[in-house]
This record gives sequence, C-alpha cells and structure tokens, in this order.
Amino acid sequence: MKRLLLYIILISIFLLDCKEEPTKPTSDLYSVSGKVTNSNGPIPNAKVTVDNKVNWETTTSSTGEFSISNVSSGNHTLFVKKEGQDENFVEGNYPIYVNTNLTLNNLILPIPVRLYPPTNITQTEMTIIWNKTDAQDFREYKLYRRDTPGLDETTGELIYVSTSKNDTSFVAENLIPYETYYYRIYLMNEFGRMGGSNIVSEATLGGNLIPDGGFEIVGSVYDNWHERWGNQIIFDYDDSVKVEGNYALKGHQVYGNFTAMFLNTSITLLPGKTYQLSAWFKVSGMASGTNEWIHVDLIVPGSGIIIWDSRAITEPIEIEWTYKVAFFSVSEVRTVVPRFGAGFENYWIDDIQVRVVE
Ligand SMILES: [Ca+2]
Repeated sequence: MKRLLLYIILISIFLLDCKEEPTKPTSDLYSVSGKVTNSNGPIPNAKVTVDNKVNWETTTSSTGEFSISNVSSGNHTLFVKKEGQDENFVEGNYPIYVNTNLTLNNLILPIPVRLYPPTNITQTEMTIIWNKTDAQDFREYKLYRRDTPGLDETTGELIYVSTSKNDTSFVAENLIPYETYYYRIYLMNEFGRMGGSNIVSEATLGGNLIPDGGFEIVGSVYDNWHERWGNQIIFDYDDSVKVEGNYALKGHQVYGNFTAMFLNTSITLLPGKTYQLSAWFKVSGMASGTNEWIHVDLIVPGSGIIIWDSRAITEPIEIEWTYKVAFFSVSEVRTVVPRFGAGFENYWIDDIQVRVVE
C-alpha cells in the first residue's frame, strides 16, 4: 500500500513537470516615431533612419511626422536629414535607447545656411555672405572654396572658420583675375556636421591688370611704380601728347641714363590662359650708349614688347606713337612684376595693358 502511494506521488510529480511553461513575451521589436521641425514649423520629406538601415528608413509626412516599426531593442542612432533644392542640407543624429515604443517629438533641425551671390567683386577680391544660423548648438562655420563645381569638405579648400554665429561674411583676397571660384559653407556643432549650404560661384573681373595703365591720375606714377636702375628720370603728365584718355606719361633723363620702372604689385599668371601685353610708345632725342631701347615686359619669356632695339644711334631720333602687342601664356603658375624702361632722353608711354584675353 505504501509503495502504491509513493508510485502515485511520483507519477503526479512527473505529470506536473510535463505541464507547459507559461508563455513569455515573444516580441522585442518596437516602434520609433516622432516629429521633425525647425523654427519655421514642421519639416516634410526629411529622411529618417535608424542606424542608416534600409529596413528602418522612412520620410517625414507633410506634418513632419514619422514612424519606423520593428526596431530591435537596444542602443541605436536615429539619423535625420533634410535635403534642399540646390544641394543645401541640414541633418542631425541622435543616440536612442529602445526598450519600449519610443516617441521623439522634439527633433529640431537648424534652418539651412544659405550663401548669397558674392559681392564687391574686383580683379582680386570678392565678399562671401551667408545668413546667420539659428542652430542652438552652433559651434562654427567652415567656408570652402574650389575652382571647379562639385564642392564639398573633402574636395574644397578650407579658407575660413568662424566660431561667431553673427559672423556672416568673409572677404576672399589674393584671387586670380578673370577666374571663376565656387564656395560652400558648412555648419558644425561639437559632434560634427549639421548642414551644408548651396554652392555659389562668381568670376573675378578681367580687364587691365595694370593700375592706371593709361596714366590718367596726374602725379601718381610713384604710387603704382618704383624706380630701379635709374636716378635722374623726371616724369611729367603730358596732356598734349597722348593716345588714350587725357594724359600720357613723359619721362626725360640725362643723356646716357637708363631707367626701369617696376610695378609695386605683382601679377599672378595661370597656365591655360592667354595674356595680352600692350602699350603705346613715342621717343625723341639721343639714346644712352648701350641701352638705346624702350620696352615693357613681365620678365616672362614671350611677354616682352620692344619698340626700338637698334644699337647704332649717332644722332637724335624721333619715333612717333607706336603700338605694340604681345600674346603669351605660361606653363606653370608664375607671379610676375611688370616693368617698363627706356634709355632715351625723352620718351612717352601710354595705355600699358596686361589682360587675360581667353
Ligand atoms: Ca592716357
């Protein structure tokens, strides 16, 4: 009898053991939803992903709302990016921890930073202007430049960084005349990029690269030029003998002297462009013994023009206004200083030009 009882008890325990366990929660997938706005209101058509995975990707609705389902529990990053019409964009990324359905209604992106068309354009400068950001976590603006399109922070040259939110302009200097430049600005916070602007482009001015090449600003020759190899030259501004504007420059020096005048600023020449150097000359009187010539050049092969190169002057000569022009190019970037000079007692020079012609 006792054995039978023990048997029954053992059977019962066995049966109890064989009963199914109660069902555990089987799903650990949740939804991540929220709303993306900026200070103007909801942002529609923003791309939202969890961990940049295609199965966890969506775009915001016209009211800026989104929902991504079946997100596994754990640590993730939510990426939000809104692209504009002309390559501008703003973006944010947010670390999230998912262990329940998550709602993020406070995803605020900055207003895109916009570059305006460059202003104050000269042969060597232009001013870049953008709108002030409203980003609360602003850290810095980074301005990039390139001489071809397709500009981003890897292809461009970083030319300016500002940590002041109110700093919304930059003067680009030392540019090449008659050259197109592209600009783009990026918005940064302490974690990285918050946005990139549209790309703007503008060309510097061409025209004559010699300041007052026509000698129209009376008395300014030593503002633009300095003398070398000469010491007895006297310059006048002649309004009776000229070919361009109201004046020409007249130099007269003691017989036997030679004077060269060098421009106070240099000119940068680029390969791939064609340059023109031209001027008008007039001569009278004797020439110095070994320098009976008059010239303008850039100290670059092929860039010089000479009106007179005879070494056999034995008596005073007269040469009426003569125009000379040379076209040249360079095979590498060259920084040059234009000069003109002469060994005659009296010479006139007018309308010196150096310009890019193509
Ligand atoms: Ca003139």
